[in-house]
Amino acid sequence: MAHTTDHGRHGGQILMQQLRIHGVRRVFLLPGESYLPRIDALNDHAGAIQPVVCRQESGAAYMAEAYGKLTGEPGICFVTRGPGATNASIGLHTAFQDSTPMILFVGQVATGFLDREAFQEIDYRRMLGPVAKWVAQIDQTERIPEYVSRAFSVATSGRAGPVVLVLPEDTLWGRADVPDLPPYPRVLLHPGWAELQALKALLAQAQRPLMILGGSGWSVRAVQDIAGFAHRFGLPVAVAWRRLECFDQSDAHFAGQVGWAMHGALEARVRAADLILAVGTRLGEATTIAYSLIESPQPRQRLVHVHPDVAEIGRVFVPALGIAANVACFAQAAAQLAPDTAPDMAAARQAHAEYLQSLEPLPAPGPLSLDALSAHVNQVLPDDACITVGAGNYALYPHRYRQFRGPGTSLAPTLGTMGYGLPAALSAKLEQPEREVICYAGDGCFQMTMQELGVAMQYGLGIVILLFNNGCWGTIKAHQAREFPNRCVALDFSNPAFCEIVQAYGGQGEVVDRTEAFPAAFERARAFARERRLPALVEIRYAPEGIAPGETLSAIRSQALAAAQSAVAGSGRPPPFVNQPK
Ligand SMILES: Cc1ncc(C[n+]2csc(CCOP(=O)(O)OP(=O)(O)O)c2C)c(N)n1
Repeated sequence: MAHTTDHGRHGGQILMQQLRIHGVRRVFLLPGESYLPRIDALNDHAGAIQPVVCRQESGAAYMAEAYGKLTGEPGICFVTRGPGATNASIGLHTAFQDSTPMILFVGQVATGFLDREAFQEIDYRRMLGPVAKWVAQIDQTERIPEYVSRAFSVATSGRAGPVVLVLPEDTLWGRADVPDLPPYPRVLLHPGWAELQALKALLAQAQRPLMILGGSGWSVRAVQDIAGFAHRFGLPVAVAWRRLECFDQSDAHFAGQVGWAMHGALEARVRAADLILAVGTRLGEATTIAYSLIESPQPRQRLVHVHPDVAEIGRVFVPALGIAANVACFAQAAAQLAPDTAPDMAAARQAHAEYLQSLEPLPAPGPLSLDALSAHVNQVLPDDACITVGAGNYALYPHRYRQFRGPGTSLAPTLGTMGYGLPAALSAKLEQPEREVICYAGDGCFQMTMQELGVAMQYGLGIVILLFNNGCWGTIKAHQAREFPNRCVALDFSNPAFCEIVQAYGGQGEVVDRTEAFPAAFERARAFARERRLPALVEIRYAPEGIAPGETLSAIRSQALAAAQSAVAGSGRPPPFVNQPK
């Protein structure tokens, strides 16, 4: 590859120095020949920037995303062009829907070859544009500092999200005498005095208010501030779907998680609320249960929508009041507000009592109760433990039975993407080695990224994996049973010897198939992970009949058949898709 000049630093060196200036401490990568100068420049920052060598780009991107969630700083991911970028796109989409700061650096063919469909060439602006806040290609070596600085600003400003920077080979190999730029400025959006007074007036009028917290950017301080505000105004506090870390769930005002699989009393409370104060959350499809709890475009409840992206306010819901602010800035300002009359605390107390009741394990079929073992995990883990999940019904168990205690205690993709839990757990353990990290994974979910066990082995990461083995894509089995009863197909799979796989990576594994055996196995796994700093797996074997907390497959199927039969009786026509039992 031709070098554009023969003096100054090469593109990789300029880039890496700039990353260091912006505070980067870790890069998640999978190397490729398309970006050798960038990899080479890691040598100049040994000890300051840690390269984490992943086994597949989806794992690298998930780890970077989890880093962004945990730190509030952009997670950095390096991948090669074409195949590397397509593999990494799932982590980018996660960062986009989850509003997580992240920067993906991708290789590109030399600018002189562009548009010939050269080797592994992709137009990233078209391919990744819909799942990134900004996709840009750096065509001149001397402009690397400018683009990198802007990437950090875009990723962290307003609604945080992912940025893609594309580096053609000649930009990376080229040399330039260009000064570094200073650390990027962090711009925060504070709520105005008038909006806060309007909020106070609306709260004073409300009979049944409810606050729902979500989105990204919650710090420990912000959670304390918002709790103080809720206490003073007598507000019950809920969290949006999978935003479990936005509040301390042991707080006396905590009401539960809003959205799919929420507890019934909270659902009734949301429906009956006359004012919803939504802070940070977009109130997405999952949180609003397909826009039914809170209707789009005009909610039945009065809505006060606080969001860091002004364009999000009024996009899906017409609010009574919109406040553009970062969640931490809003929380800080709200903590200064005081009501004019003493609030009634009864609703918040009742909401919390109802939430505590939902922690009681539900009855489950078979010798192993996923409900009971998840309630046990909640009791024995320290407050600051971090629980990670990907997607699948198994995730309902920690999310129902764990009392999350604030930022850093939950990593759960609101994108609902499988394979996230293991890489996220590894990223959390790298960032905070002393924090206990538990990865809940379905057997399907785990097999999407289990090769990242190599990262656990290589970097000495003692995480515990609770593997829910039911031999099938259980979530989809439940959906099929509901929509196409007795026509279940393409749902089951054969599993490998998971314990042996973990052992091959230096870890420990054991199988549990009875509730009583779980506590001791869990303690052995925790001790191994802590002492040996290697992964420990507890494989929980159970029949898919117990498909979700309080639900069985056979009950779902018979309800569906009964509903179908009454439809037949009502219309005289056979319902679609319901066949004779096989
Ligand atoms: C990457 C990705 N592929 C497919 C899906 C669709 N999906 C959601 S849950 C699920 C099954 C998960 O199976 P498993 O991990 O075994 O957990 P279970 O549902 O059995 O508890 C599937 C296929 C998804 N959400 N993400």
